[in-house]
Amino acid sequence: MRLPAADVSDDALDDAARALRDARRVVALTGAGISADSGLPTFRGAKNGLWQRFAPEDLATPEAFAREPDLVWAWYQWRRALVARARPNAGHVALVEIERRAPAFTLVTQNVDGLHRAAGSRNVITLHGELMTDRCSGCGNETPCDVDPSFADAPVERLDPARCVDCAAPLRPAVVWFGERLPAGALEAAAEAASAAELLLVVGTSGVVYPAAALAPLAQRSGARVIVINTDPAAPPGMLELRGPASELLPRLVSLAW
Ligand code: BJW
Repeated sequence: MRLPAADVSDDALDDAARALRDARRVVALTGAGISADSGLPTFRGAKNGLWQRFAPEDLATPEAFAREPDLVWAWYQWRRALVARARPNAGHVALVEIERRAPAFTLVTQNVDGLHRAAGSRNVITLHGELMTDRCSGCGNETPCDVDPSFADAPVERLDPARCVDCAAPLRPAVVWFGERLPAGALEAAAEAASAAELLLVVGTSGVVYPAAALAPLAQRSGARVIVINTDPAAPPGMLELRGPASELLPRLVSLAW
């Protein structure tokens, strides 16, 4: 996939790099855009053919799974196949380097793909769960999911969910759907990090899904500098915008900062 080149002035990058070097407590909030450069589709960007008729709000809900479990399960099996062959990109790796260099660093991610940990990030708060884990819709038992790599290139529209080996109820992905509570303690830990941050990097998120979307305003109100890295215009007033792909901009920022 060809990515748009960054559209950023040297002054803006220097300013951001200085802020990164000087901050004692750095937090990054990431969304699907950081993994776009690893070949994973975002939620609200251009869609893969088979799934372009569906918005995430039509599939990522308990109601959708109750109504059409085979449709929802097929979507997740396709995404799991894509994640199974995806590798962390230079943006993920740059965040590992920031964690190594900054005095204190917390990574808050909305992503369920596991690529931050695969890259080597350690202090990671996952707000929306784990794609590659199944949870039994009956007994709640969690197990690693099965992946059929062929679905990456040849997705199907309907597939019956696998069943729990203990209680035979349908399995679902261990992710957070709309209307569901975030994992215990995750939001509290993220809010604590955001309100203590001196610098918040907001990377590759449309900022429309709550409560994650409240973290940048929270950090800003608490006195943090907020830098938004996104291929589209995404920075509210008072935040520094660096427009371009995260896989290009984050490594540039790191090499200017240190
Ligand atoms: C690049 C790029 C490149 C592209 N480089 N950039 C307050 C107000 C209104 C509504 C609510 C509210 N509080 C709660 C709600 C309801 C709801 C909500 O937010 N609805 C909104 C749609 C309005 N929230 C919830 O229901 C949450 N739960 C909750 O609040 O529970 C309360 C509760 C309490 C007590 C009991 C019970 C409940 C749960 C939200 C769960 C979200 N789940 C999903 C699916 C996860 C599983 C899965 O993967 O399938 O999470 S939805 C989907 O959106 C996914 C994502 O994590 C999330 C955010 O998307 P993200 O990452 O921002 O992706 P995109 O595609 O939107 O944006 C990508 C961006 O990258 C774009 O800007 C591009 O430009 C950019 N980009 N390439 C840099 N290379």
